[in-house]
Amino acid sequence: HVQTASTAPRGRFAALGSEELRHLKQLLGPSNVLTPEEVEREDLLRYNQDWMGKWEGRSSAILKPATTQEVSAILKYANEKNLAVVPQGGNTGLVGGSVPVHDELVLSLLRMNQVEALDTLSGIVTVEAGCVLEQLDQYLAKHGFMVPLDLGAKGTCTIGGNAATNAGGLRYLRYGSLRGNVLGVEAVLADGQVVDSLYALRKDNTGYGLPQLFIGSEGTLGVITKLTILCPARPKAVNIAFFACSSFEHVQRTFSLARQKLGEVLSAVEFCDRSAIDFVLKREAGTGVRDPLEETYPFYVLIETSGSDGEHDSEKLHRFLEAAMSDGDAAVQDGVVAADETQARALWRLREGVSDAMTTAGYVYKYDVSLPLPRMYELVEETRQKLQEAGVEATAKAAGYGHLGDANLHLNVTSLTGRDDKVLELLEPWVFEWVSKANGSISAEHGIGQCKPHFLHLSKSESAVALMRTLKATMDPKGILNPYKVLA
Ligand code: FAD
Ligand code: 2HG
Ligand code: ZN
Repeated sequence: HVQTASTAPRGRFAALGSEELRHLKQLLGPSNVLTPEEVEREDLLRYNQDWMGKWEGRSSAILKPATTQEVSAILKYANEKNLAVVPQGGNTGLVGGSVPVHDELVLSLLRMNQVEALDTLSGIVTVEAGCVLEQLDQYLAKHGFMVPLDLGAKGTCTIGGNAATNAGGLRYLRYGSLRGNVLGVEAVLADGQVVDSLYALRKDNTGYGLPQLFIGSEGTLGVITKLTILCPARPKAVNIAFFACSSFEHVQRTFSLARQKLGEVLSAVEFCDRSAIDFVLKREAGTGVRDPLEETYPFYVLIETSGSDGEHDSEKLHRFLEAAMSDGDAAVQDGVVAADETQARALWRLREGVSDAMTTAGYVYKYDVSLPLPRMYELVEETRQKLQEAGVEATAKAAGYGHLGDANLHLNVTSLTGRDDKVLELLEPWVFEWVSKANGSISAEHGIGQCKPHFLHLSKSESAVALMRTLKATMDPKGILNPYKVLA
């Protein structure tokens, strides 16, 4: 399954020698530098290979700093010695951005995982970049707050990685992007300089918005070491409902109705097609996750409401249900409302489990695109048609799912027989060009990484890419930070 997709030749970086290794061990303490001499191949592979097993580098040193000062000392030294570095959080990224392409040093933030402060009046939390998202959320829950972000990889991904990818996730519809919710960032530049932009103010118009430079830059402009995040109050009442629809047109009507009838309590609107659900049911067989409806339907919509008054919210939800199921050509064909937390978790699993289910069923080609809502499912249909015309539909299975409320489609194509370059040739550049022509974005939330630099021009103008290059050259003149990623 292993594929090194990036064909970029190794840059003119130095190779790690015994003198450099000795110096790094001195900086961090020998046990915080993992090398093939001391650890098993599998332990190094965890850092060298991405979550899907698609991209694999061959770094021979994993650096595990515990403080900003240590990150700074590593980068200062790496810059002087011309050694390339890949910042890494939970290594759950889906575009190969978190693993080396060649032999770059891996700088893992996982030891920097402390929550430093929480202002319980404003809900502003100060946290180290390596804190795992779910752990941060559990900490906040004790104080009545939540992270304004949730995603399927929450048990492994880090808040620094989330910010570095500007991750979107399941509640973007309600809480908006990390670009809005991250108030401040402390970051270390390629030459080791620490930039303190760790603001904890909701409003601040004093010049350039520096934290934004690091949010979504995928580790190419600096290493995020700390963040301040504005966290909303944790809702007391949460309702989950799972609906079946007979066409994508009905899916859109369900969303529109949900907006009208549920208004301010709406916190997620997700969708899956039947093919995606079939993958989950197969993968989760025996775990208690099962088809909640008697019949099968082509589309499913998951709706979550969150508010402060349970009775008020379920009343609204039932009024929405009545409207959605009543008229002659009802938006919704059938549905179920979770009666308790266990049922709610099982319904969420049907949606959250798609990514993993389609990855483990074979070799997966993943596309994460923004499109005008009415055209969102057309791409899945045309993809199926293409696979059929090429005669590979029996082994290459396409499914569409994603964040309906944000018009963010995840198109996954799983080749059940393993990696298949014929399938890849059918899909690329065709998918990206289709999206570009439809005025969409080739990456709604996962980023560019090593997977899409060659297609960046389909979503960014020439002048925008030129300014990106200028920023990169200014902030990292030797190009040691996450080379081969984002910019081709
Ligand atoms: P990594 O994978 O380690 O790194 C990702 C990128 O950020 C790399 O380029 C890396 O160099 C850089 N980076 C990491 N930490 C830092 C740092 N401290 N400073 C600078 N650069 C850094 N994404 C979504 O947007 N929405 C989803 O709903 C979603 N669901 C997912 C579900 C599953 C099952 C999986 C496996 C992934 C999902 N993702 C989703 C992908 C998503 O990008 C990541 O899960 C997450 O944001 C990455 O965090 P991480 O700590 O694992 O970062
Ligand atoms: C999701 O929304 C994630 O489930 C993952 O963004 C999507 O794996 C994918 O393609
Ligand atoms: Zn997603």
